Amino acid sequence: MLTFYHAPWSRSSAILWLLEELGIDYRMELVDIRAGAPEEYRLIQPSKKVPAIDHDGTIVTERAAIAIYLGDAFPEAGLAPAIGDADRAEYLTMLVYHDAVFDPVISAKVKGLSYISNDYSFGLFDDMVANMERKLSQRPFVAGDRFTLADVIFGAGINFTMNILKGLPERPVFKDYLARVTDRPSYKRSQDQDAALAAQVPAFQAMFAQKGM
Ligand SMILES: N[C@@H](CCC(=O)N[C@@H](CS)C(=O)NCC(=O)O)C(=O)O
Repeated sequence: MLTFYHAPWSRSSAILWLLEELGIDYRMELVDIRAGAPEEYRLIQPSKKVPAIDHDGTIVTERAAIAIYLGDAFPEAGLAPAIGDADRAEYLTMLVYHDAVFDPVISAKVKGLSYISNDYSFGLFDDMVANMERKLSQRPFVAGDRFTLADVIFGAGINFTMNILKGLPERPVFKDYLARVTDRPSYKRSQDQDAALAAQVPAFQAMFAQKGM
């Protein structure tokens, strides 16, 4: 049994897409992070954040770890280069790079944090943008020539930070990449599911009501 701890329209939405992409059975446990997750949820996720999964009693937290774990646990989906595969190193690198560099440098930029590269493990925004632009100009997918779970994580990440947060610049290479990776039934399914779930969240209901939606 796989339990997925999720909050719609959040970082865990990438894992919703990933589960749909893998095509595996799971049970969803909604965590209302906008109202504040209950204290006992800390036993699952120490910072009371989503996502988290419980797979037959094994708890995994952090998007990169969840992606690596599930890709390896369900190899039949063919979305995770296995140990020995030439793409494995880049696959792991990019999954971790997303959470350790891409995500925090954009948050730092959006929040106006001024710093020198050596003071923070995630380095500089401009270096990240240059790296992503270079990589995605050289290959169609983040880890090579084929779509992997790293593209689910980057697809969700680029979509949110470029189109919603407006923290990542709208470069043609990012737009082309996004068009490539989101043109998948699993992405559309997860988007529809998330919108339906968001409509049940009191914080979003209040926001919609305020906007007259
Ligand atoms: N490092 C975590 C970050 C997850 C994260 O930031 N989740 C946010 C949702 S966007 C959250 O649950 N926030 C609730 C809170 O901090 O109380 C991961 O990559 O899984």
